[in-house]
Amino acid sequence: MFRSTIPFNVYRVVKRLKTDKPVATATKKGTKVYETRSTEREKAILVGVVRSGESRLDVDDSIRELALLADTAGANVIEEMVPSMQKVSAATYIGKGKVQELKEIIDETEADLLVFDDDLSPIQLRNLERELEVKLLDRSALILDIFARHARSATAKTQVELAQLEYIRTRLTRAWTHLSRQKGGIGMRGPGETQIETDRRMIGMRISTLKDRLVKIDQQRTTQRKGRSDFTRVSFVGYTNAGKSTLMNALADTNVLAEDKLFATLDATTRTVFIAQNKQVLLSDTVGFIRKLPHRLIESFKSTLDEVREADVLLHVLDGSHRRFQEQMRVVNEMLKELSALDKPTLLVFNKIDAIGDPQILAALKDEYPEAAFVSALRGIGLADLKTRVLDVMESDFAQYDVIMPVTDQKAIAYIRKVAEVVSEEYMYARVPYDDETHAVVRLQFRAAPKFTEDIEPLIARHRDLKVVEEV
Ligand SMILES: Nc1nc2c(ncn2[C@@H]2O[C@H](COP(=O)(O)OP(=O)(O)OP(=O)(O)O)[C@@H](O)[C@H]2O)c(=O)[nH]1
Ligand SMILES: [Mg+2]
Repeated sequence: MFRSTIPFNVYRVVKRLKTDKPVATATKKGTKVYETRSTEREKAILVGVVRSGESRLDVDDSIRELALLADTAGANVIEEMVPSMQKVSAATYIGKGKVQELKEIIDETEADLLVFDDDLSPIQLRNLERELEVKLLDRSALILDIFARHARSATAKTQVELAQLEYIRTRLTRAWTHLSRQKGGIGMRGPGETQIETDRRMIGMRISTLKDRLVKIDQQRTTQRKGRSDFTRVSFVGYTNAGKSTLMNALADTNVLAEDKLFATLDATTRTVFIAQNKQVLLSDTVGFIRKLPHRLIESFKSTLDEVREADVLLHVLDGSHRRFQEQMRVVNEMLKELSALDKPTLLVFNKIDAIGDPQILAALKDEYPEAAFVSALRGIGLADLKTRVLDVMESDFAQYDVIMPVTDQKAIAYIRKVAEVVSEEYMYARVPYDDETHAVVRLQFRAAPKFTEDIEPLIARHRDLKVVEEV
């Protein structure tokens, strides 16, 4: 049904979603072994452009990352073409001469697939497809493809399918409206146009079914989260491949898939973890970020990303051994801004310090980021210090209390003991002015996270008038 009007590259992603089996086949100690279907790997050529004013170094980094994405999606990169251009061509992205050159390379190498580092317009896609007669994917389609391959849970699958259909819908509309107009008029309403309408309607219907499903998932999750709101919620954030899942496995007793692939994790996993002797938190591992992440993916992953939005504390995990960790940090911060989570208490965690060859570089990093934690999730280095720092960040915005409660108000005292950190507890007597009755009270000094203020205030307000007395 889709084939008639949807360009092949987008048709492929929908088809894969329905037919592809999970790629991972076995789990062993937190590592899933991927099938190496070497005979099936497609040969890919990467294409990017250095525009005037852009540095080749930056574009090269982006292309390296694209190569990693292509590899994760199951392609072998056999060629790269990254010409410098004043500006990209509206019709074919790269210039005419380069298109010709590409055609020759494709013929020579029998490449199966072209991957473009930027998102192509529907016109560019169509022109290039016609000219080169080979499958084309842009960065967004490739990322969507990987998400589709890695989606395991019903939630992740629904979220990915929604993002893919939204992607296709924009391609469909923009690519074909001008054709509809040309074809319009009496006697000109051909089957093509009807087909487009049918496809569009079908996609629209499917999108609303998926959206309904996500609303239900969202409601379930909200209920689940309510049940555990007494714990401080700590969530990992970070660039894909920074080592979030490895760190999760090192800190909690989990078996989250950690792999040298991009977007290994698509679902949120949450566990309780002791970060001090009597202090448990809820720790969540979730999907990683990347530059130029398709916006509709962020939107459809709303319920997964709620883990980040609703966290009390964020652990921003960085690959400290990556040449461009600062650029990755910037991308993650941009994403956090979009999620309105940039001003949450955040601890920077430099991971993979075992892979930083030069001790001077590590020392310089520690100098530059004195507040950050430095760890190796893989080797279990620095985990105790990390926990201490998490606790510090958690408590940095705690409110301090010094209150008197009648010992008979067991319910309130029990609640405070449960959610707050009691620093001292002393038994004594107190009276309300103008009342002769003496009450046995407890003086509680405690600290509590801001999110409990609303619940604690009314409990203590009731006993404000109590004044300690020296003698009974
Ligand atoms: N050398 C070294 N490698 C590490 C360390 N921590 C993680 N890795 C490796 O980095 C790769 C990615 O790790 P993951 O834990 O899957 O990364 P992630 O941040 O969860 O990635 P996504 O889920 O894909 O976003 C794996 O190959 C890990 O073995 C570390 O401390 N040192
Ligand atoms: Mg992960």
